[in-house]
Amino acid sequence: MFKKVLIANRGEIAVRVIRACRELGVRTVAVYSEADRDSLHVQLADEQVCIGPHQPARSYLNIPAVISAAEVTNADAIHPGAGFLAENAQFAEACEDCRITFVGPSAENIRTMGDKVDARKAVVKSGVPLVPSSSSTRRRSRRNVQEVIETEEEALAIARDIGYPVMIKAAAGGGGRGMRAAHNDVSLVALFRTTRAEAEAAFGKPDVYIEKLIQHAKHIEFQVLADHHGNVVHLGERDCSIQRKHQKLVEETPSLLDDKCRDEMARHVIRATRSIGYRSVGTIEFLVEDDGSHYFLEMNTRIQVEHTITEMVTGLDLVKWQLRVAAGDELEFDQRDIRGRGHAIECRVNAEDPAQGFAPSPGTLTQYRVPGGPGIRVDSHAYLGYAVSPFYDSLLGKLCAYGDTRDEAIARMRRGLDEYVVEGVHTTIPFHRRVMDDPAFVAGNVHTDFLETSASV
Ligand code: MV4
Repeated sequence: MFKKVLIANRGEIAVRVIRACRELGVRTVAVYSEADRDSLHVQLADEQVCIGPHQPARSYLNIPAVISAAEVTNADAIHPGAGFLAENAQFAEACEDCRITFVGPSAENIRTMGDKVDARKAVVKSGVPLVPSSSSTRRRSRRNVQEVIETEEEALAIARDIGYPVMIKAAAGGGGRGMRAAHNDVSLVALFRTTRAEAEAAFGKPDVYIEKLIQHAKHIEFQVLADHHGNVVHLGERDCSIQRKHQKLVEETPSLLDDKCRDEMARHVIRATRSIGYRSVGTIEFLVEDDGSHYFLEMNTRIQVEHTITEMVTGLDLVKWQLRVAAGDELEFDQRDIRGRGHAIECRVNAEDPAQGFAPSPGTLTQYRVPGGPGIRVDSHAYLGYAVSPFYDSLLGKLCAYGDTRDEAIARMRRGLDEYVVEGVHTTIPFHRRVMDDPAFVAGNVHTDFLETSASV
């Protein structure tokens, strides 16, 4: 195991990683920006290094500053957390070059999955179904995924072939960034141009591809874990359909998929993970229609914020296992040993005002009391008197509820939301109360269009 790990992140996820390191007997180094001097991750770590001013580009995204901090503190590994440099192949390479272990998959895996066209090509080989696209039309052979679309004429021909509505996506996008729906020839041509221009500006790469727009589906992601000894397991799936502007707000596990569909997807997931030589924790995202049809969307090559609920139903500590496999340990269990038990739900408590379109609500916490009791877990970097910064994402804490049944998990979540006291900033707690009481949510009848179609939340 590593002797010392630098955590190249802030907030809740940095705290989560420090806790795992502490339990493993690993020393920790926190890096922080000038805006984060009073942050909990700085207080909990064994050592701390200020790496720059509040602007992310000058601190948490500043590769030389992070690597230098690891070198001066003699850290043997860097955990990137989630966000910032977590899916930056160049950063993973820089770590390798400096003989510091990057706690994550190979730079090559990160790079492949970061390009959504390359990702499709990589997983289709193992039989994973893709969203119907230009590649599945008669102009291409079956297993040959459509290359990037170059011209308006090509875009039009392909969109007509697939049939409207279609989705235009930037190859370098992902997580909902750089994608747009087109419903006819006129909007397709306009959106083809703007999506390319925006992709060029945002990612430095204009490449786009076209998929069929899948409406009224669930957003399901499978958790995988693989070591350096050829062992690959999946830890079940999470339903992350309740999102707003591609920010997840509520997640749960297991999903309400039927077992046949779940088993089929799990087989695809294991094969894809194995075939790319993946060795870390990761997540494979799908859209799933009510008839069980499912389509690969993308693979996330990091530990995700919502890993917590998977931990609650599997009893495994995913961050510890992520660290252990990065250090070369072999998994001590196989697929048959993994049995999800019960049901877990996560509500993301953000410093945002749901009454004002979820506008950020920075400020100082003048009251702060977290819920507890049976089946409740709160992962948070917040404390009474903590000042929520306007410079970073607004996640204050993750309220997770476990129950033997989904109904018990919902009841505990309602209780947890009622116990949670946060004053000084607006939070998403009132929104979550409405979701937990929403008849469609309680019935498990939620899709990615939930927030657009629900009258009660
Ligand atoms: C889609 C889609 C429908 N059709 N692609 C969003 C996040 C990223 N992983 C891909 N995403 C989607 N891709 C096709 N061809 C639906 C989503 C999607 C979504 C879209 C609108 C509103 C909420 C959404 C939540 C999850 C996924």
